[in-house]
Amino acid sequence: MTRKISLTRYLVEEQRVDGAIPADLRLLLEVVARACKGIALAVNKGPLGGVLGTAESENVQGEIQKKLDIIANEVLIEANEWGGHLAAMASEEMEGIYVVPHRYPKGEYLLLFDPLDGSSNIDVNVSIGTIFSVLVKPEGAGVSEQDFLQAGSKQVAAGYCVYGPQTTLVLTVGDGVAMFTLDREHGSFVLTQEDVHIPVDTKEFSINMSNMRHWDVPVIRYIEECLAGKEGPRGKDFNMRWVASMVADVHRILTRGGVFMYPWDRRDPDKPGKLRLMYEANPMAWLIEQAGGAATDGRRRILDIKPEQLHQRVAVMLGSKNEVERITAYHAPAG
Ligand code: AHM
Ligand code: MG
Repeated sequence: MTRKISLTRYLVEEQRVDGAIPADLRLLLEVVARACKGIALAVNKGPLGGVLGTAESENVQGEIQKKLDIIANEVLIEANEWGGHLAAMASEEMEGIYVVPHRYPKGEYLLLFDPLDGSSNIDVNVSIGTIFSVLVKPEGAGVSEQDFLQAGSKQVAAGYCVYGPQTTLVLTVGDGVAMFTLDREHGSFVLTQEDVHIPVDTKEFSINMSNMRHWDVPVIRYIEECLAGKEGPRGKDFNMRWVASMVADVHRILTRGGVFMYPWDRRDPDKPGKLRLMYEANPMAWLIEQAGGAATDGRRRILDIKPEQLHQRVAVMLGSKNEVERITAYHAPAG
């Protein structure tokens, strides 16, 4: 009988056998996973738990918060603040950083998260998720927002948990991508896929087509060529999928390939994109690269962007390598 490998065992082996992670990072990831189990429970209860609908508040991005956005944020903070592995946290739902209170011991890690991504899908029973990214605090006394402003290439762990028909935790510590499925009877995450690899070519794209008239020329060109199908310059038919939860769209791409785009558009031209760099684009970009894909903002590798603000936005093109390279080439200045 093949033995099931739990997340705990996987992480212990990453620590002990491969030397890929220190003990404190293992603890941090286990705590994040435990918090995700708590969020999954709240998500699953839906109307029975009284958790649907909007709260009477806005987040720093001016978006109306859903009750579950706030609940998920609290679950992650409460789970992580006392373990001694963190210096501070930052979240889509909080304007400033959350420094671990003085009553608890401090560690060297910084945790960033989007507690519940895909908020527009919460009330309609469509997949949503938690995205997280882990950095090391630069040396020095205390902790400040400045300490968080590190390029995505500095991440030491990143992942997401998707709450769909199954609850799946997807993780990288820089040693490939592993997927764990929540076994509800045993209450533990079980390794269900290792060495995840995205095919370099694809016939599937993921973009909010309703914004087409607002896009820039290179994105319109790319999508028009896909839509032209067999008769067009690409010589093949493309399929389209758009869940409107980045976690679910990225999960599909990690599972069977594809390309996901949330480009800059003219609706709000001063913003570089809709998605947030530090707790949405960076962790997803690292997962995608670890699985053999690519991630750019149309011009630069996402992981090379040096953040200037905690809640900075960015255009995102990620997934099957050859498609992302094509879209990025379309953005290059002619000549
Ligand atoms: P959120 O973090 O407030 O949920 O917003 C991010 C989400 C992504 O999950 C998704 O790709 C995108 O916003 C959907 O945007 P749209 O409303 O244009 O479909
Ligand atoms: Mg989000």
